[in-house]
Order: sequence, then C-alpha cells, then structure tokens
Amino acid sequence: MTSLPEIDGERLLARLDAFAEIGATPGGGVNRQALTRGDRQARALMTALAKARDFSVFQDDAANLFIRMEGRDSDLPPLLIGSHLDSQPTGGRFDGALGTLTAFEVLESLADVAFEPTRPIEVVVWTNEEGCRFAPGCMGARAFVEGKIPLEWAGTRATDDGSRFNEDRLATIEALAPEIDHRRLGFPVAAYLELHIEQGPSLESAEIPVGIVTGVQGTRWLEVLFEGQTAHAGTTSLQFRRDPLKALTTGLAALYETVMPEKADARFTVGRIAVTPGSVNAIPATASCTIDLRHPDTFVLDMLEEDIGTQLAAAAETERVSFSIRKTVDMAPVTFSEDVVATLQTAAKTAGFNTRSMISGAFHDALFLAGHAPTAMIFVPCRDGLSHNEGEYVKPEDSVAGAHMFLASVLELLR
Ligand code: HGY
Ligand code: MN
Ligand code: MN
Repeated sequence: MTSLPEIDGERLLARLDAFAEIGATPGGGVNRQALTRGDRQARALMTALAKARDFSVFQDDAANLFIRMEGRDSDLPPLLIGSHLDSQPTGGRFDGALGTLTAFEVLESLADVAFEPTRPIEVVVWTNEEGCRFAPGCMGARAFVEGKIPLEWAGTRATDDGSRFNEDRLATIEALAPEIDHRRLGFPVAAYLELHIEQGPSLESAEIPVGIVTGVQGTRWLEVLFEGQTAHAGTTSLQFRRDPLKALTTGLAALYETVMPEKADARFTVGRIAVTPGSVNAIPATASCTIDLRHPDTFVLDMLEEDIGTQLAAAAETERVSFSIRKTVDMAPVTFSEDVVATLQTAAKTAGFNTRSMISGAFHDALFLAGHAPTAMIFVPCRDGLSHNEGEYVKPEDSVAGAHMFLASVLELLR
C-alpha cells in the first residue's frame, strides 16, 4: 500500500452526475425503472467503469451485478457493499445510486493506493429494489439470499408496458453477457454494508451527517379488488346500482380517517388505483387499488391488516359488491447485526463523525441480506427528507462525508 486510502469527492460527485443523466426526467430526477433500457444503460456504465480499473465483473441469474477486488486470500467470503441503480418512475438521482457509487468510490480509493484487503471486496448492484415496475421489491437481493428465483415471478407483468419479468431479466443479462462472466445465484458473504439516503427528515433537522441504521420497519403490500355491475350511467337509479368504485372510495375514506391518525408510526399509502371499463357513461365493473402498509411492530401490522380487511369488506357489503384482498409483499421488520452496528460506531468515532442510531422507514436490500450475513446500513441526510420525488437532493458535502464514513467503516470491518 503506497499511502492511506482517501475518498476522491470530486470523482464521486462526477459519477453521480453521470448516472443522473441516464433516465433523466425534465423535473431533475430519474426514471430508470428495473430492467428497462435505462437500467441496462446504468449497468453498462457501471461495468465500463469497473473494467477501466481492472476489477472483475460478474452477474447472476437475477441480473445482480458484482464488481470484485481480489483479496490476499481470495477464497475467503467477500465483504459485500452496494445498493441499487433502479429507480421510481419519478425518482430522485440519489435513491440507490448514492449507495452504489459510494461503494464503488471506496473500491477505487483502495485501488488508488494499491491497498490489498485480507479478503475480497465486492460492490453489488441489486436488481429491482424498488418493486414499482415488477412487484415485489428487492427481487435481486431476495433471490440471492434464497439461492433461487421464485417461480411465481416468471410471468409477473410490468406496470408500465406489461412485459414479463423473465423476458426483461434475460434481456438484461444478455445485454452484458458478452463482456462479463456469469456466476451462480448466492454465495457466502462475510458482511454486508449499504449506504443510502435517509429518505426522512430526522438527520437533516438534527444537523447530523451520518445515521447508523440498526434495523428496518415492516412493509406489507396489499392488492384490493371490488367487483360490481357495470350499467348505464343515465338510466340506473340508486337502488339498482352495485358500484365498486363507490365501495372503494368510501372504504378508503374510512381508512384515511383511522390508520395514520390513530397510529403515529403507521404508514398507509394508496399508490395506484384502477377502474374498468373506464367509460365516462358506464358505472364501473371493477375498482382496484394497491395499499402499502408499514410499521415497526409485526403485531401492529397484523392488527392494521385485519382492520383494513374488515373496513373494506363492510364497504363492499353496503354497496352489494364482491371484494377480495391479496397480500403481494410481506417484509417483516429486521434488526441489523449488533457487531456491524458497533463497528460502524467505532468507525464514526475514529473518523470524527457525530452520528444518530435509527431504524429505516424505507425497506432496502439490506433487509434481505440481514438474513444471510451480518448487515447494517449508513444513512446520509437528504433535503426535507424528500424521496421518491424528482426533487430529491443531497448536499455535495453530505455525499462526500457519507463516503468518508463508508470508507472508514469498510476499513474497520476488514480489520
Ligand atoms: O419503498 C421503499 O421503501 C424503498 O425505498 N423502495
Ligand atoms: Mn432505495
Ligand atoms: Mn426507493
């Protein structure tokens, strides 16, 4: 090693700008949804940057991308660091990309000084963390940890263009196949560390540059369907109407009044709503919506899920329509490794960072890795805590400070 590794802040900020160009939206954000052309472009750029530094690059059957720095003992399970590059449809330029590019910056800063780690270090880009184009979220991380791709995902259709998950997955793998090697899905990992923007306001309001994430709250996604009878808008009087949209809207109105107002830590979001046949002068045949439900406590999640079912069933009964509810995602709350959290606290002390411990309101790939290897996360502040919005913003000095903390943490984990 020629000298101590140093983060090159300018290089990191330039990388963030370069990736923000891929799928850039007029509002200053990105639309780089999982397994689209934009996602493939980002992976291609990541691969080119890695090969320029002579790192080896691999992908697996879930199209997870790995960038490897060899260690003195290359048989040891690697330290895995990374995040995701796929985005929301009106996403920000930092969600996922900051963690991925910070991990790559750490690899580059180690290579800059010919640092030779005891064990290999791999940067990972997980497939489909967001879950907005293909549900569920964190598909790549989950398939990696389970060592297989769940059969039920094969035909999942994309919400934007209806293409099938398997087709887009294979096309994404195919696009990079000539340049990089393929490897099996899942391998032993010494520890996993992910940096991410907080996507909440607490670090910024407390003016604390680094969050040490000790766990992630639980997330459940529900798909709700009401089926009534489509009929003429002009000739059907009230007593003959079986209107599924009326049931959906009255049911949701009741839930908006109760779930979050009564439970400060609960998060209840209806992100998508659909009506068929969608004709201006026909009473709807069906009305459906998605529900994203979150809470740190599984027991409360169970209770809320039951309340939602009861409330919506009652609305269906009143309107004499049928009703069904399907759970498509159930991510239990996770507590991260105390050892890794303690290592991050040591690293923060050594690097002179004031930190705050916190749990994450957003889910992350780390939630799945926590079941596979000792895992924890580092948060950096983002403006107003805003995310999943084109206005998502991180001050350059906060991105660079996060990278310094990440480098200190990687060195501490390797010790
Ligand atoms: O929805 C989430 O929590 C993650 O940001 N995709
Ligand atoms: Mn994310
Ligand atoms: Mn996100």
